[in-house]
Amino acid sequence: MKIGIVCYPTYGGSGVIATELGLGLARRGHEVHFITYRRPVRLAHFQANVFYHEVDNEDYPLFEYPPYDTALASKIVDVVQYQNLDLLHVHYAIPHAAVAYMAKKILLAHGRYLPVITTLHGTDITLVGNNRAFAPVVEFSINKSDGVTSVSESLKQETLRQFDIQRDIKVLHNFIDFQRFKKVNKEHFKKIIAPDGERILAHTSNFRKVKRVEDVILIFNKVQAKIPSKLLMIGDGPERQHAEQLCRELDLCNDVRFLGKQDAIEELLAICDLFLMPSESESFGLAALEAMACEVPVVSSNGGGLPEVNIHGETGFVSDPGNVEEMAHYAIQLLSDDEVLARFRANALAQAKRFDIENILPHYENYYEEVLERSVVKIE
Ligand code: GMT
Repeated sequence: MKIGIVCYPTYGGSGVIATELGLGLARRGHEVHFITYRRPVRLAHFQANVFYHEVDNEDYPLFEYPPYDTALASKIVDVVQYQNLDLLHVHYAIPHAAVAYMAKKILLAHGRYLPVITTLHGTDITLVGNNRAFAPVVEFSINKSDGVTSVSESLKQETLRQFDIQRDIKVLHNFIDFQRFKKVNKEHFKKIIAPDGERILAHTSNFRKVKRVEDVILIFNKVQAKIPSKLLMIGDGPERQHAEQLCRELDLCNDVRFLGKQDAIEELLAICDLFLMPSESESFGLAALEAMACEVPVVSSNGGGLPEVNIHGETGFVSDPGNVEEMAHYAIQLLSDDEVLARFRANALAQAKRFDIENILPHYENYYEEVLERSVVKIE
């Protein structure tokens, strides 16, 4: 198949999943064309069957906001026509699903039907999508997609609750590439971070409010009071400064390291004992899955689809968002017993294997086939 993929190229989970999906499909012989405004972060090396088309968004003094949607629609039309794509898969509904609809209409005027699949990733529904500024367009463009997928059952139910959706939504979970995410020996790193054998906790995110980064610090503060430990804060975003300030106030600066954005996350996860994800809501929690693939158990909130990934009492523990006391209690319970920790590590890996990219990719291929088969040309 010749597949177009539209996504955000940044460190966010939707861009990561879109890129890994495209690379995986290319390995299986499909021709994959990424269409976005910058090279996606995980598209770092040359790979056969992979093409990248950059959207040129011309600036002009009249525009206070350069019209990215228009530029993207034009680029999609161009790539579909000249690369002869079979279908377009857009990741994150805003603005991609609406832009795809526009491209589809333009192509229809040229006598070509472009099947469009939209994958809902989370905040495009839960935070931004339901905002009145976007909601009518989000609902309309989801309904106009030829196929719709959601990264968890929880997100599917939330979408159906918030919008009037007349399409079937197929749940295709986030996945993980075990070629990359696996426990490797990085003892030399460990000695630098935890020279006296302290436990190592980690948090990865884009430090947005929904991640409750402050709770990560508050949980760590309680853990640290009982168990010698260190915390790695990986990523960057609007709440980072706030979190750093809290560390100063709690006198934790010697034990918390803010590492900023990192590419080789797996090398850091390799030295960790516990991953913290206290998010207000998380459609799936790809970062937690990455940790589990590296044999790191997770203490998280139960917001959104997290309980579909992190199994309470098995791969880690879940608590209500904001229940710092309970999350700290679970973390201490896990970290104070080597045998318990080893058992949870093994369970985390076993659960992560359920989301192996090699198992999930065929589901995407089947879904593409299904959508292509039922795409009938109709002029609306
Ligand atoms: O988590 C983020 O803030 C990034 C966001 C995105 O859209 O890039 O991630 C969402 O999509 C990921 C991949 O499907 C999911 O694993 C994340 O749980 C989801 N984030 C939220 O729902 C907050």
